[in-house]
Amino acid sequence: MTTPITFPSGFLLGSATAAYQVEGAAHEDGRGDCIWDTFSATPGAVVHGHTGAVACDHYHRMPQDVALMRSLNLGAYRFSVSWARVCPDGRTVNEKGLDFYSRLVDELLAADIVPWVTLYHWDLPQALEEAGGWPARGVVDRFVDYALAVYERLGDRVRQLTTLNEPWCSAFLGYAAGVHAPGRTDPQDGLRAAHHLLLAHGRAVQALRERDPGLELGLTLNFTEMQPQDPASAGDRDAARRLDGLANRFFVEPLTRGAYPEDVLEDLGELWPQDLVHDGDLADISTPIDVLGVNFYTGSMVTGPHPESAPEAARQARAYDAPSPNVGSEHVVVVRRGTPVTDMGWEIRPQALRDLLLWLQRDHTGPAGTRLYVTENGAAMPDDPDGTGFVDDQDRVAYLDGHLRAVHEAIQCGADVRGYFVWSLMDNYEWAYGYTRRFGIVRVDYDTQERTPKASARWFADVAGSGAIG
Ligand code: PNW
Repeated sequence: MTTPITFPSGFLLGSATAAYQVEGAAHEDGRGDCIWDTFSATPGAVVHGHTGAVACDHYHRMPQDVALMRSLNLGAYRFSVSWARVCPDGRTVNEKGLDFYSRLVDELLAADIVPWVTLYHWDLPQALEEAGGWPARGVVDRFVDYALAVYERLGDRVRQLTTLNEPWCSAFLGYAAGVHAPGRTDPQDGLRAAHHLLLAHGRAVQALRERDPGLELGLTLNFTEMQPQDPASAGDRDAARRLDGLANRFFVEPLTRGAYPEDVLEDLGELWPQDLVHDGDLADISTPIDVLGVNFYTGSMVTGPHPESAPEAARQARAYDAPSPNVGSEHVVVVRRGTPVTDMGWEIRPQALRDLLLWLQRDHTGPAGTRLYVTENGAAMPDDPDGTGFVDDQDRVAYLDGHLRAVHEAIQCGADVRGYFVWSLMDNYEWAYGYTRRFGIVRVDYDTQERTPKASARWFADVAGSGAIG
């Protein structure tokens, strides 16, 4: 028996996707190459060599997909704009690329669905990567120009603009661990990328706000709960502090406090490039935002030799082969608790979402009253185990139910959370895992492109339609 809950009136319930993961049409209407076209064509980079060249063919099926969203009672649709469609060479504006998003926005508004636009979800134009990519400061001005170009075309109808999705992934998975595009493996490039991503965000917010003070502007970060394996162990507590610092605080503190966390800079030591931060950068980065988007999937339990009590072990661990995204804290090890995981191997931690939202509300919403939105939450689960074509994904229903209840609890405890977007509307290209992981509440048959709502879609349609569970 579970208790019925009701979300506050006006609470937005929707779903999310990203351009490279669903659109396909990789070379149509003048779209330029992006770093994921190049990376996915690199042997060994993506499972089975899968690419996003066709993906869910959403570029051609957009009107039907919006009709599907309407049939699921979605109040909002979070999608991203492909920078390489809009600026194929990273500079010149391609109106044909913008046409697609303009049609999408019209279609959404006609279906009474709020368009929630993300400007950058990991698909940097290849031309800009060749000019140095995110580790090079020049990309910041290009991003501001691109943001304004999108605004000029869509701003009459789109009022919510998110600059970046998950800069942690772009910077550290892309430039330090090399498991995401562009596949570079230099820890300092990861740090440079992180800073320039945040700077591009802040400068774009300033430029957009100057152009149109009424816009709702923000960015989306991914957060992972970090817990020490043994709370009594100084080494384990240090391990948790380090990864919490790098994964969570390193991105949110510059935004809301105008400074990188001191302890993380200490952990990084000489890795932190001394020439990286220019005067005024942190003031730009901390330009107030209206919305903080929260992507939440999981939590980790970690362990690690304390660098002071065990300097030798820490030094050795740091020299291991596989590049780690945990720059400067490579010795920290994630331990499995043996609790249920999704198909990504990610532990299911709904209560951590409530705690996270309350922490953000308390420490990071500021006097301006930044609103919180859960911009992604969802689970990879098996595809059609019985081969019937209908996926009865009760485990996903339970995952979504647990996390929505956690959001509701956070609201009851005072967090100003205004909406929730399930990741994802449909199965799609799961980055380095290609099409082998399925997050959709709607099943996609990649041979026929047929869309079939799963049990979770029916369940979510009830929630979105009523604003309540149970
Ligand atoms: C997010 N991690 O990615 C992205 O925003 C989506 O595009 C993606 O499909 C979704 O979550 C599911 O993966 C993440 O390693 C990728 O911690 C990796 C991590 C976190 C988020």
